[in-house]
Amino acid sequence: MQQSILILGACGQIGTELTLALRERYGNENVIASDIREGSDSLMNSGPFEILDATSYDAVEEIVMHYEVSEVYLMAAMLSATAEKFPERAWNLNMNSLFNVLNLAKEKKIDKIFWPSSIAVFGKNTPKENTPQHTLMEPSTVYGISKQTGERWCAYYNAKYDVDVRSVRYPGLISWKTQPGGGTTDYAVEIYLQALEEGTYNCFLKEDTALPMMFMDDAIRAAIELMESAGEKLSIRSSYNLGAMSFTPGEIAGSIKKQLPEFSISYEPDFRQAIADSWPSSIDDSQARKDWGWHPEFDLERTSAEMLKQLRTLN
Ligand code: AKB
Repeated sequence: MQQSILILGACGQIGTELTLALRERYGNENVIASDIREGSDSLMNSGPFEILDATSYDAVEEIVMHYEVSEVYLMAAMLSATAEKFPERAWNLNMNSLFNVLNLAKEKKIDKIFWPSSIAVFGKNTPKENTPQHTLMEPSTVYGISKQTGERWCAYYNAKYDVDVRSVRYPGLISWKTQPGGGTTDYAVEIYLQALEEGTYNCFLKEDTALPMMFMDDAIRAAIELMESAGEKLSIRSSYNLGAMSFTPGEIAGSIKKQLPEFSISYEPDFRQAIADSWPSSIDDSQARKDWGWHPEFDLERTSAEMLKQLRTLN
């Protein structure tokens, strides 16, 4: 019998597209989506779905045994901006869900884990430009602390218990199928929606705040390629730096204006500015390129063209 893949947090921004991509690749019946709430029609109607709380070990174990799950993609998490408002809830969700899957792998109930980390693991004393794989990391957000701690646990479970866990440090992710929620980089999705709907956008970051970003198709391909790579090639078991493009709110606005000349932008930085200021502006992902052949396909211009084209078809 073909073993199954379980996605925890399947209804979120990454989970939705990841589920659909994995179903296309491995067969609808072999990819079990789960979340604490129901998701989009395309996700709910294309294969098995379970209401599941990723922080409950017993509940996750039951689904793993029932479907004979071999691989888990843990996408449930509270992102940076929301986590600042609910620090304990964020810590509990982000850490307990990770321990659950790491322990299932330690007990040999599953074979392989994908768990996303983030550029939030870095802090204001990290080199900002071309941030190296190995560098000073002093995250100042609850989310960043949880991701950095998670990375250390992943490396520990790999070294001590031979757990096959694989991870990338995602930059801000830009998608049109499912909206992000509660992140600092969410402006880079909102801006396209508002450009089409209102012709104007009031940005919560300053005009010149450069952050690393990635189009969702690249992010999904990265997860699948890393999971399909031969384990011996992987020299990093904490989390790989992953880059694609880097831009400021001013630059993304310029790229939208090429297609929508009337578009205007204003700036009203809020508490998320301090979070963005503590993060890198660009990432050195040479280790991921070397170990498992990572290469991004979407730059800012291609992303803008695709976002505006796809969002127009939804309206
Ligand atoms: C956030 O803004 O919190 C996330 C991230 C960079 O991990 N998109």
